Amino acid sequence: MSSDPTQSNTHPETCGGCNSCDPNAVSTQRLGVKLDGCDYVVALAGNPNTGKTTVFNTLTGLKQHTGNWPGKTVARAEGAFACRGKRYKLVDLPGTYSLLSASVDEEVARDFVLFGKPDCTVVVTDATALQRNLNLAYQVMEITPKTVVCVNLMDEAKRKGITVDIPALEALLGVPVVATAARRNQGIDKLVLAVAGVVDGSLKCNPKLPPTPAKLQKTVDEIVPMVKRMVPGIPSPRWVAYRLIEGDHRIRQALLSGELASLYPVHLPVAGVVNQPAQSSGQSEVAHV
Ligand SMILES: Nc1nc2c(ncn2[C@@H]2O[C@H](COP(=O)(O)OP(=O)(O)OP(=O)(O)O)[C@@H](O)[C@H]2O)c(=O)[nH]1
Ligand SMILES: [Mg+2]
Repeated sequence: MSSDPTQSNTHPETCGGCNSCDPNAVSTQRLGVKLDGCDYVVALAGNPNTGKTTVFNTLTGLKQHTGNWPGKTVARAEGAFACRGKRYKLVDLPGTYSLLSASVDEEVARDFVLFGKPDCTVVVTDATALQRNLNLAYQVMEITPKTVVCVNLMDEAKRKGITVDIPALEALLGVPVVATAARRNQGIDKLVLAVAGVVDGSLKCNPKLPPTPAKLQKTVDEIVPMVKRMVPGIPSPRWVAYRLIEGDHRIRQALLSGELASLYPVHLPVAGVVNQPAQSSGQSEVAHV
């Protein structure tokens, strides 16, 4: 995504994609989110009442922009923070238990994670009800590997005598997991560093997803290669296959119209580009912007 503020601010809203366009910027703007000079977009997903807005407020401070999602009466909040010289646009998604588009909130959250193609999606979970909360985390990880799981309300869990083994959970899920108590501003710096690591590639995500249900295996095996042919760069062909089996009209249209393919253009590798490992000063590296 462009780090030149003038580039992203002057980008035409109606642009459908061209050689000079960053597909991430285009898809995010189509969903009503302006980059405003930010380098990356981060989505905050989670079940209702898990502390998403508390995390959002802690990270973005008072500079927030609120409005509605285009064509919907669902409220949207955006803000920004900076870390290690990069600016991150943070988008607070509606609280949902799933991403199956069964409600407008679910549709908004699902569309943003899929079509908005955020550079990282943080799933805020409730440490006192992890089992239920991980259902949504798995659904997000099925769509995008660039996921960080935030186990919030750790203070509340402690009060109730619940312990959460963060390294074990991380090993189980295959994506970074960070413990926070957002209301006390605990763990937020670590959360930001995890997001920065996922965005710059220094933290690898290898989501460990549940196996395909046996009764769907044959059909999924037939559909996945077709999806991969139509959208070679897609990280989530199995998720698309699930949606097609369910008869999800929106996803079918996005596949047939080339909308999905435009989100995942195939890039040729560029020689000589090496990710520098992240250095930590030990001090807070997060700033509101
Ligand atoms: N004890 C404790 N309370 C928290 C923490 N984080 C958030 N809360 C409280 O939990 C309640 C819900 O927090 P919100 O940030 O509004 O949760 P949300 O996920 O945005 O909720 P919805 O947008 O309605 O889905 C508020 O009363 C917060 O103060 C935390 O880490 N510890
Ligand atoms: Mg909220």
